[in-house]
Amino acid sequence: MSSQFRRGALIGAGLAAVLAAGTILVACGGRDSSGESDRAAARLSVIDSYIPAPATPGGSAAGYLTVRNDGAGTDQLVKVSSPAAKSVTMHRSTESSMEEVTSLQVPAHGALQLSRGGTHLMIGDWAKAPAVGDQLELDLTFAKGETIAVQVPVKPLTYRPGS
Ligand SMILES: [Cu+2]
Repeated sequence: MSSQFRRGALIGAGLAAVLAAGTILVACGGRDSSGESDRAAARLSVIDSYIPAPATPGGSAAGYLTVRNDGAGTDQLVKVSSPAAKSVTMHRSTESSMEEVTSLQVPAHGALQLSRGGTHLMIGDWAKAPAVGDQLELDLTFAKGETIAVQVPVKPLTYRPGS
């Protein structure tokens, strides 16, 4: 009698464990619905970064760089900050002006390019007016949690990469 009761209790406990495991699987499955590239890791690196010296000393400057992604997962640049400047924002150029954006897509096996006439950073409120030859730190934060610190050279206003 008592051993039969115990077996019944064990079966009951086993069934409860299976049900709990099933619940967990369903919950995970629900989160995964947005696709392979969202689950896979991004492999990010920053190249070709530069800041043209502000046209007026101490004024706002643009910032340009390329975020390479050698991974199978997409990511998003969600924040840029700098110990050298209180204001760093991400901008997209439109036909006649520009607008601030809160995130920029970094495609899998691709690159996010910030370049003249396109998407760029706007940097201002400097701790010290930047001059050609300075190196300024930019800290790039990505949606999947990575932060990359880049030392960015200040170049003459008319500088073009590769020139
Ligand atoms: Cu701008």
